[in-house]
Amino acid sequence: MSTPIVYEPDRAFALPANQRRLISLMLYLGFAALAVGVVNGLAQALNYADIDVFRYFPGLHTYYEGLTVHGVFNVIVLTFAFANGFVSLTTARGLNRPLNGGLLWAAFVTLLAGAALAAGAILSGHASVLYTFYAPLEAHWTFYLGLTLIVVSTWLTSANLFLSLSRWRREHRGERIPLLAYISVVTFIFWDIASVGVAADVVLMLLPWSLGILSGVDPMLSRTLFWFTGHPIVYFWLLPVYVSWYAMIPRQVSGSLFSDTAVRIVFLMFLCIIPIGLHHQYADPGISPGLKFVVAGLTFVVFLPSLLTAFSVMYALEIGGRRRGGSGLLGWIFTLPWGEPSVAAQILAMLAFMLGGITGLINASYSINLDIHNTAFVPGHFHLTVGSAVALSYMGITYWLVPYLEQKRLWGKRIALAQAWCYFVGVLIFARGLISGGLAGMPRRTAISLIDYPLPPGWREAGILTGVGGTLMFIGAVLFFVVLAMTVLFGEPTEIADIPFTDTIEPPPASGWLVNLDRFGYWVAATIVLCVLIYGPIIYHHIPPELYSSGSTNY
Ligand code: HAS
Repeated sequence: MSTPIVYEPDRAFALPANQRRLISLMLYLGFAALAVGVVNGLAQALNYADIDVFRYFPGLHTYYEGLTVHGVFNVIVLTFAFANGFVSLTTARGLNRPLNGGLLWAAFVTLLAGAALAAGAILSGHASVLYTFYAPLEAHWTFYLGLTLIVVSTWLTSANLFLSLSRWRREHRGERIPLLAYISVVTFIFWDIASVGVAADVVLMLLPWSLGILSGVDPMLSRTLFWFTGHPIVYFWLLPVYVSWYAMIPRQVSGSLFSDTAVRIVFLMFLCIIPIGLHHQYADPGISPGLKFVVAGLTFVVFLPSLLTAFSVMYALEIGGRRRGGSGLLGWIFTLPWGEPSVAAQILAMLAFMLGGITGLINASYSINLDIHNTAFVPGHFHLTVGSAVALSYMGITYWLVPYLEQKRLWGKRIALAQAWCYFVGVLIFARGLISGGLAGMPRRTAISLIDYPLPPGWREAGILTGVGGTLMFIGAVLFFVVLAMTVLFGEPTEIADIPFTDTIEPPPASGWLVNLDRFGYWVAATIVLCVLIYGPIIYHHIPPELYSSGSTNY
């Protein structure tokens, strides 16, 4: 395959040193959260294996405190910090211009303050409400304020990206937005719309309630607003990874992306299909079966952009593998640079995500969902998605990103490789345990190690697999932190001028209908219309008198 890579290495780019430092701090904050989160993850895995975690984790006040730490630290603090830092960098690089230093700084300080407040509330035992923190569970007001600040930090990041884009547009009238910047900015437009639900839930209901300003809240409304964001939040975790899979991995394996337009359409599909959080509420009352049916259909539609991603990225990998001498039907797989930890970790993450996608389809199917909802099957699904596609890709990206930010060589390449494989094998065993446990009726979010009746058939074997897999994942995470710390502290200084990224085989068309893909106003308007059509009737139904009830709480 002799297709040229459309890549211009002469576009000199240097992010100012202070901006590079702020991005590193953002990432290290996320990794500090991950470190605390994975310790509690081990506790969760051992709990499924019927090992009394409280004996071995003396700092843990309750099972739910541990689970809240695990969820909030891993899927809120880590992911938001990573998105803020990494996507800021990719936008700057894509537009070939530095960011606004003040906004970058403000985003970091807000994130830090928010994370500290939320952590303080959880670790002091005042917020055991899990990462899905909707009513009727109530936490200390500092928890909600902390989360508010964390979300505000993402909005500040958005403001920064939009500012850069508008300045770039002024200087490049009539030009298509470079692909790397395009997918980075759409990730944040997507999140800004998606976060409206949880912002309303926290600011209008949960925060005033926890401060005693409201005497009660409507739990169904709180839950529905939460899930408005709770579905698309999973793609806010994933889309920074897609930025890497589309724009960086092809270059890292010497491949190319075949279609610029296909990538833009994939990101716009995620944007337009935001309002399908009701698939988390199939089992809830108060939502019409007709609406659930429509949302089930749209959930199958949101499967498509990931399916397109699977084919596009696999083709880019194949081009790379063949350029590197691979031949035959599958020979290209073996000539991919499996010895590079950054690449190996991300390809393993993709492989795990295939299983994550299949389990997602099972969840999405209304009648099967009624069987697996609230069972261990669901954490089985999401450890194959956020727990591997996302977490393992973040680790893989870190293996080039931290050397670039610190201008140091990666320490311990072999350990980093072992780390990726250990985590990957661990997550497969772990998820297999949870999935089979869930099919045998094992509930999620339950302190199995504390129950005092004989375990039902299938639970013990499932729990052992979960415990073994979770332990391997934990070892993989520890190895990651060893490589990270050693690179930052003792890495050999070197000069890394640029980040690895590529454009596509064909540049985007400069005229015709497809230029409308860059006119975000149309797509935002379409998204808002769909949101109003799906959520308007439900929200309308729940507005006063339910929202501000008087007297005691109304559940
Ligand atoms: Fe999900 C529940 C449906 C994707 C996360 N999901 C959850 C929860 C989480 C979560 C955290 O419909 C639990 C929330 C809670 O606490 O209650 N999910 C889906 C569907 C998809 C999906 C249809 N989920 C994700 C992603 C997540 C995530 C992504 C995190 C990042 N999910 C559901 C439903 C529920 C749910 C229901 C509610 C369950 C319940 O009842 O509670 C789809 O978007 C998945 C599409 C994925 C694919 C796979 C594409 C594969 C790719 C890799 C290709 C490989 C290559 C490598 C290129 C179509 C892109 C080749 C290499 C070689 C060497 C050959």
